[in-house]
Amino acid sequence: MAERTFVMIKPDGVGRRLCGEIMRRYERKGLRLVGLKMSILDRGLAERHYAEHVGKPFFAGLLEFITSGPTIQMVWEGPDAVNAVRKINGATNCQQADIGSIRGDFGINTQKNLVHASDSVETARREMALYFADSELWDYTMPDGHWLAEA
Ligand code: FUP
Repeated sequence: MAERTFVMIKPDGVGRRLCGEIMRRYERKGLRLVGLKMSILDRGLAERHYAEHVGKPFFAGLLEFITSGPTIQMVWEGPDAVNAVRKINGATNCQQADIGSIRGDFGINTQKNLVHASDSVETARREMALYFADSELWDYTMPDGHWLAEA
């Protein structure tokens, strides 16, 4: 199976009507959408998602923000999907993110940085399991799949 990564459009991305723009960038790269849902995160789930940041000075604000409105959860699949999506998203601080990346093109600060994506294959596994049952992830053939496969 090709590599999978977990991606979330944060409340600012949904609120600023950027969902289509964001998803278009993963699609045009050649990644395949295998799971999609929308939800407002409850505090418990947000705390589990960001467990590695517990105790940091920005944690309370991060939790407040990420639970403040609807978010989109997705799983994208393709060769080196974790790194591909991180590059498309850009650096965590939008001011430092390259122009051409989602955060570089649309973001202005660190907290409201529009998107989250897994930082490793291991993290992707953990995050996919937080949001999706196996039965909610879909396997299907893309007509242009032979152009996008590794070999
Ligand atoms: P990323 O992997 O790009 O999502 O970034 P991190 O895991 O380092 O941080 C998770 C989230 O915490 C970021 F998306 C935004 C928030 N954050 C802050 O608000 N302030 C900081 O100084 C660092 C991160």
